[in-house]
Amino acid sequence: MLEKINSPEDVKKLNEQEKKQLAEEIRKYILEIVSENGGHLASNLGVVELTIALHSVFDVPEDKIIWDVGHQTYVHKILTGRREELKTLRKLNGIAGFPKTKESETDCFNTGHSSTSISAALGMARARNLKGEDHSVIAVIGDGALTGGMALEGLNDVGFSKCKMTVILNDNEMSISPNIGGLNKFLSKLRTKKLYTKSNISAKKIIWQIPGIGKPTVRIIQRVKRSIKQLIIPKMFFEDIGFTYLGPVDGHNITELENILRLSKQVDTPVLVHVLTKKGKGYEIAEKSPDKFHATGPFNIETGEAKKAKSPDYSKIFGNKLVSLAEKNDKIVAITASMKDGTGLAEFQKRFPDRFFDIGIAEQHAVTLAAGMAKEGLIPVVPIYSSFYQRAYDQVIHDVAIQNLPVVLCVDRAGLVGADGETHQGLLDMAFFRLVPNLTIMAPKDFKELEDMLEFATTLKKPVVIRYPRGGESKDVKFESHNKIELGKAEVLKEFVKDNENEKITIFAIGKAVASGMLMAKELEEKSKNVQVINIRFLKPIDRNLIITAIKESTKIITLEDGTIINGLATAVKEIIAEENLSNVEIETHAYPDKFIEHGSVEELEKKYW
Ligand SMILES: Cc1ncc(C[n+]2csc(CCOP(=O)(O)OP(=O)(O)O)c2C)c(N)n1
Repeated sequence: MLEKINSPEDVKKLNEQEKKQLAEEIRKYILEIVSENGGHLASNLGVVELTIALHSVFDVPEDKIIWDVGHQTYVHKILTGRREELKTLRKLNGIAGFPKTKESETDCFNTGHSSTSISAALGMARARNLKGEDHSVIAVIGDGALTGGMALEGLNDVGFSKCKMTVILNDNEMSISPNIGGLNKFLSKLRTKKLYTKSNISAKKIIWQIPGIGKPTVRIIQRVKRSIKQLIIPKMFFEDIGFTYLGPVDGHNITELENILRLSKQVDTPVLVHVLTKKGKGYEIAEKSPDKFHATGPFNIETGEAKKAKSPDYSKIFGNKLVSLAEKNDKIVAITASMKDGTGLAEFQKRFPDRFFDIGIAEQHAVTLAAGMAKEGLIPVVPIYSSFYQRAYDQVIHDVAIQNLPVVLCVDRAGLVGADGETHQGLLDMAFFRLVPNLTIMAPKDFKELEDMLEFATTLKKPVVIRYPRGGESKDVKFESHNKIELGKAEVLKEFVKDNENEKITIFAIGKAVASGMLMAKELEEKSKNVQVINIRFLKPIDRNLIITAIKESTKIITLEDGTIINGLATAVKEIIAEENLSNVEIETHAYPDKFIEHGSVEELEKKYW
């Protein structure tokens, strides 16, 4: 069946049985590809029927479907002419793991960060109205993404707008881990309102009340109502804020889904379709551990075991050290924006459940929550991936930095992250945090230095950023020396050879790039250069005196950093050169260009851009 599907038109031609078979084949296909390439598995297995139903009822690209986060669009990509290309998923020059308007006109809006779909959809619906067009606009959003502030801001505006559009709530009770919060509790009440299924409410009577629905529609609805388990629950949150609520509907029953989607099309005002799905559906191992298979590396399909044994990474080292610090200091608390496992906090949660807060996909809230706690004497530690810290920038400035509050902002996945691509690369954090007064910014050269920096940060009594990369420390360079961390002090890792008249080169490096600096020094020495290597440690406050002395001693300097070329280490050094009139020195910079960097392996992208 799958071989015959080259466009949504081919899906529309299939009967119920054929669509069921297609769903099974898609599952197998996705499983094969993700087990080879890695990627987001469980969320995609959960939306197979929903995606088939959407493409059966709506017509892309005229109709607009916006996928929140976009990690669940593999099925959509298969059905919109990218079946074969999906084999190159997440590889350099291959198919992206998220929707990309550049890749297909059926991807109508790029996503990657959570909770944006409702706002974007409303924007498109308002544009449609102003242009006098009449296509459908649909936002597909998970119950996890619904915990994000933007989603709620969007719902608030949509409900009030009375604009015709559909929000599909893909409710699998999971974010990456089990979903949390009051909204989740509210949804769980809706999920179990099976009472209405067999209720005595007359569908006809209720449907008459939906604005914009007339007699012909009632007849259509009467035809489909038997297969729709539940139509409308009156007087509830979604209805109160201006939506017509349809559901809940079984998200793995294509016919029921198609019926409810057709019904939603008839409504001239905002509709929310509540779809119940199972994350990992059809692959038992993922159904049992949907969190583990939310995003995965290559794995063995039979056993679910990873093909490559997991070695310790920075997140794990961070989590373990935080536990040991928290044992000695009961003021330390940890906050996660729905990324407990990814940021290494699982153990902390087990050990200190009262001092651990999973607050939903809500980075802005996480940071201001931390500010409130810090104001009252706690030491909040907030690990968030670099690209998601972008969300909380104003909170860092306005709530933490201006008040100079002792919040430890841990920037995980800083630098290149690789296969997740441009929305997830963590290349901007040094640049945007460097602008903020009162912030101290550090980056460790290896695991041990991360531990030392975390300990230092929890005693600093000021806002502090520690950035560290995805994955592990360098396998090629082992650092022997770990000088004590002192505020604003760099570390000289390798000194010039005395009385050596060869050309003197100083390498300034920060974070992960320090290991590259040591390797580069070796190569330069082989070319008869006299090289010193300085581990900058603090981007802010930067060790100005040491840098000035080093520049004065050198004919050439090289800067190395795992971030954008703008406003990072290279900029800081160039500023010092200009301010101190040291422009005789030659400078070579290694950083990432001023561009959004696509998906591919970290090694490939480093080679291409660094
Ligand atoms: C702003 C932001 N923070 C965190 C993430 C990481 N993330 C990706 S998917 C996801 C969970 C999404 O849950 P849900 O919306 O319910 O979709 P599901 O995977 O369950 O289908 C999270 C936290 C993100 N993409 N964007």
